[in-house]
Amino acid sequence: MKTEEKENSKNKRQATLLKKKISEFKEVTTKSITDCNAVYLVGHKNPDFDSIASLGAMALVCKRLKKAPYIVMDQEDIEKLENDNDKYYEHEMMEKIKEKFVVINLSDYESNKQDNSLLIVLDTNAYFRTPFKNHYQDFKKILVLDHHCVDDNTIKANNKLILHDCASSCSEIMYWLLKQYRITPSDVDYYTFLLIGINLDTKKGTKSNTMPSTRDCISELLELRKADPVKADLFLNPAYESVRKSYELFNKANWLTLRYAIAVDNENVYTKKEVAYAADLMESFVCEAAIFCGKNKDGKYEVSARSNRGNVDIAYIMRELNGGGGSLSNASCDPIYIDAEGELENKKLLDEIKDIIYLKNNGQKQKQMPRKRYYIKSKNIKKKNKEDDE
Ligand SMILES: [Mn+2]
Repeated sequence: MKTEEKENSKNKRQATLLKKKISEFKEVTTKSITDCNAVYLVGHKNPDFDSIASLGAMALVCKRLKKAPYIVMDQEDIEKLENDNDKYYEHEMMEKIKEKFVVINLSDYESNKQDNSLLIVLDTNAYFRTPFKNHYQDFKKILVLDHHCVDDNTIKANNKLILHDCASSCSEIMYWLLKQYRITPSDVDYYTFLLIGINLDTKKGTKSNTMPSTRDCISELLELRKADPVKADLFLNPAYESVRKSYELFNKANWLTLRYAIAVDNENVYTKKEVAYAADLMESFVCEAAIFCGKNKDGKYEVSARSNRGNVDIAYIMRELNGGGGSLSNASCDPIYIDAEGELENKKLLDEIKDIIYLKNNGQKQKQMPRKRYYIKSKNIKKKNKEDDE
């Protein structure tokens, strides 16, 4: 018990100290941004998620203080993000930030230098790791926000917030700073990016740099700020085929009317789990029914259905489709073989599902057993299932 108490107060101390340091630095940041003519933001060369997410968050701070910042990157890095396959998600993140903010290269900077400029360095403190070389003297003021150790290469800055022993990542620092500014980006991606930055630097909270404040930060990002954990996983696991495939199937969903999302795909080879995961992704959307079909290694479609409104008996739809069943919110059926190839194969299965939804009478089944309505009137699914059994 006593050690637990000790531990708790130690935890509190770390988080309090971190926030106090950030709060003091906020004053300096505000004054520096407000007083200058132009703000330039840089991360480190060969930018990673922590660096890019921090640039995005700091750009939001500048915007709040009515300054449009320039994000400076190496031309080489800009091209790498454009062209390298394994930089695909770094590129995605950067593209999102470019929707709101300007990114320039070093020669753009050199031809547009301004007096009384401010440089803000993020996620590194080493002078040789930023795109700038002998340019540091150009700036009237330099701020550094970082979580790496200081050494002989540390930039000679006016103000530094270098928290190598009390913050996990630059993204964590930026989260607490945004919070102190009471900045809540309308685009939740900015929060997701910070989560990705933290997850990258802490190996998803498994490394020893995961502080008590880091855990608070992650849970606030997920619960309070609605950062997207699926996207976060996706960005961090480009090699994780499974997540990628599920996401792809999810993205292939067609909406029938407003509330039916149906995806049928035979381009990837899916496992039952991957199809189920894609259907789970739809749960954050309001839908009467999400029905996801992906072809497996045996050449049959795995099918998973979800509903989060409770008006549609998806178990009934699954039973009609291929002897399946389930609950009001979660159902599936046996793998289905469709006698066709290519696009036609997908279309045939889609048509079969549509026929059930639109209560079309086709085939012989109809003659043997009249179709029942799949739409739940009483919402009493238990009763309905019982009737069906009889
Ligand atoms: Mn970092």
